[in-house]
Amino acid sequence: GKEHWPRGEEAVWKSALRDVDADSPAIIKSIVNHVQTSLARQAYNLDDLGAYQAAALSVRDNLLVNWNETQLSYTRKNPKRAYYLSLEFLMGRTLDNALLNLGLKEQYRDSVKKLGFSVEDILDKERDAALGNGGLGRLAACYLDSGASTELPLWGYGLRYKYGIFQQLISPEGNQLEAPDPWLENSNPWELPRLDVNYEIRFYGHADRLGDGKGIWQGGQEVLAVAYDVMIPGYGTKTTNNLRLWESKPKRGFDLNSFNAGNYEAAVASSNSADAITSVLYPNDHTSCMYRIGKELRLKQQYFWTAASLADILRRFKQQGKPIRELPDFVAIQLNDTHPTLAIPELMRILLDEEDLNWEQAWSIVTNVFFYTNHTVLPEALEKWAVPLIEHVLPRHLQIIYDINLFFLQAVERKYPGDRERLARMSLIEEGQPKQVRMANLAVIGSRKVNGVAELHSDLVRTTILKDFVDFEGVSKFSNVTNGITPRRWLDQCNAELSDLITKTLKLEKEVWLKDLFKIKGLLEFTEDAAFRKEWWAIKQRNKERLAHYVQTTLGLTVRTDAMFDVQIKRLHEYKRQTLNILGVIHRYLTLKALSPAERKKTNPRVVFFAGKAAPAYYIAKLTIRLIVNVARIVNADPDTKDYLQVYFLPDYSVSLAEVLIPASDISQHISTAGTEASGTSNMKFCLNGGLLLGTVDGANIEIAEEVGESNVFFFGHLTPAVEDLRYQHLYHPVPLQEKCPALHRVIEQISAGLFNDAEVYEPLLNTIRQNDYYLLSDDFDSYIAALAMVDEAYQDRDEWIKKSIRTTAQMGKFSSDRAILEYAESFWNVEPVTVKKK
Ligand code: CR1
Repeated sequence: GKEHWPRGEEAVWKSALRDVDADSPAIIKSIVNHVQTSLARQAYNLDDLGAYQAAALSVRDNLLVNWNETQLSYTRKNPKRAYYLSLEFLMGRTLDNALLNLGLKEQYRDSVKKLGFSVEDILDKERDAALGNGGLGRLAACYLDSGASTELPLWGYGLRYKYGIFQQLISPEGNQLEAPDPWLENSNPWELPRLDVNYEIRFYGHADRLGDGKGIWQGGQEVLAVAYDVMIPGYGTKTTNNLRLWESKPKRGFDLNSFNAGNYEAAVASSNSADAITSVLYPNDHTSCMYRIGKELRLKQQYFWTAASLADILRRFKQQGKPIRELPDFVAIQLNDTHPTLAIPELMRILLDEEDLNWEQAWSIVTNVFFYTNHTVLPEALEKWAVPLIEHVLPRHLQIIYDINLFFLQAVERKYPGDRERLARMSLIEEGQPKQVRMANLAVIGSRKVNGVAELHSDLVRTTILKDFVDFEGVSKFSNVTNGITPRRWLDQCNAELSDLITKTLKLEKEVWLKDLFKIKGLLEFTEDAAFRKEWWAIKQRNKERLAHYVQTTLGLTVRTDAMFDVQIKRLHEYKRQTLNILGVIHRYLTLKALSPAERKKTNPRVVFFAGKAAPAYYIAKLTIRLIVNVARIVNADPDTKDYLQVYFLPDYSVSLAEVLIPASDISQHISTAGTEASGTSNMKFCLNGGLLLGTVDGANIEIAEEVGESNVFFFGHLTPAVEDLRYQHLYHPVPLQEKCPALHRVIEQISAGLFNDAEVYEPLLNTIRQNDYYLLSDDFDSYIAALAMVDEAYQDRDEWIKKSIRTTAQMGKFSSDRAILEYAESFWNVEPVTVKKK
């Protein structure tokens, strides 16, 4: 029938085209043109996916005009540029953001409507670009948005993985299963292949020293790096920056010799190994050692990407005809975690072996170009590469790393004569079988500045993992930039109604407050305005209904929307303590079961949402998912409690799912063991959307509380300085759980007794708590339960709760990623905004 596919109707299209004097003739023409030429399809024979593709290509045309003008103005003005090297860019969807930033949202809405489509349906056809694991990759995406919006000459460099983060499926028993994410299979309108921009990247072979620190590297395998460009439009500006992603290709297709000799397998193998480099994103989060990535392919990814990016950066620099010693005046490179640390020996190699500089000249350039951001103090996440592996894959780089280490340790020895232990701690090489290169140490000594991502985390970096380096180099090199989020995606796009209400209330153009987020402080004046509070609350309610609708259509489950929505969404990890949350849920369930029906009616109904992926090899994290799924199954089906407690695990967490969950939350949980979560960024997103925060005194939670006021957040748990002592007590003076925390003991024994099926399955998870309880669940459980009760109580006074919600949003100005990226530009890079002339 007419309501179904194909959506386009001849009459509708024709009349839209005839109406060229209507509002958006150019847009309609351009969409139709792309349908017919780019997609080679009949206008009247188009489904939503085709309409999405045509609209996207039409939007891309607009981006390209701005992109070209931006790049031209950079070339003409020749400013100092910044480059953000990140192995992960968790971009999510692009179309809606591009329309917003171009200021074309309304025109496109009208135009696609005239063609017989709904813009919501079209936007929903886009697949997430999920080239990242979690916070680190999403932060990179926010920084690109903010860099363009603040008109900074900032490019990103990354890899064009053929498969993004795996798709998560949940089996009937509640196990996580992983399926590949072939996100490019429907073609990607947002990328521009630059087949002419390519570099040859060498691996293996042999390296000879030539004296004076110089060397020569020959032989081995050469692979081609090909550029794909993704346009990054700024909000309310013409500036459109670039994200350049590299794809690996075999240098010359098949190896003809083997092919002619009839050895087809060997011929294809060489081509496979080149393609393999950018085939898949490693799904490990905080686990580079624990699960022994130690894999050659990951090392090859890192080198391939840093070498291609540096070659590209240097080629652009050299086009200006400046002498190489001026590189630090024109280039700043931010290393996102230690993943790109090979850029340091690679730049040394280029300067020594190709540019013929001496060691001092080369080292002085290197240490003025690079900046390093640390994102975690968890020891298992600090990257180390086995010396024999580096020697095999990158023989020349190993020589350079040894030379850097030699000069460095000589300097340390001069300052601390005879302090062998200090030398051993600071060395780039960790002794052992095999020896390993400590990438964080290399990143620190090769960089101009080192920063953490929230105040507490930066303090911990200075006083724990990098203390020796602070002593040696002075504290001023070690700094902080608290993370931020882009208010465009994380408020205006995901919560359009709230954004409109804010605009109306502040009586400001939305362009003004979305670019200077401190302006939302003006909302504070309206907390006492009952009509405003009513509107505020009605929007929260509609966002809850939108989420309930999502759950209904994807899982076929009915969520009560008159309950408090309690959300914890992030990667599954023991330190993030989703286990504490689900144990708290069970405690609530047991408590409810023990109440009379009349008493139950007085309780605060709650719906608890979980979402997040576990690293495929992270057994304990996967058991937590299984427990959540099975608790949900039992609790949601229990007639005694189902009106007061519901639990959902939403599979396949993504940026797009976060955009639905975050605006719907009343309370969100950020409950890491104190001192383990470097910053967190979803905490900022929830608070910006008027969701309150339940958390530990950790990461950016602390700074959020400083901004919004402690009375508007719910804190619990031990503080960072206590953690070490508590762990020591667990090891040397253990107290049986039953004595230490009877409430938690009762919960654990119920699981063990089979209340949630498969009793034996959970034993390894429960034993982590019964035994050394490294993440201190038993120390924090009672205060966690008390905090949950305070949340319930506060929610009963609905008016006061709404005031807290408004006050929270109003005081989140600091957490715009515009603020954060400008701190990097001003205090680290010395890079200034460049205005791109309006046509
Ligand atoms: C941290 O765990 C932080 C992001 C972005 C993560 C998280 O707290 O918000 O980085 N670290 O800075 C990480 O992924 C490998 O380390």
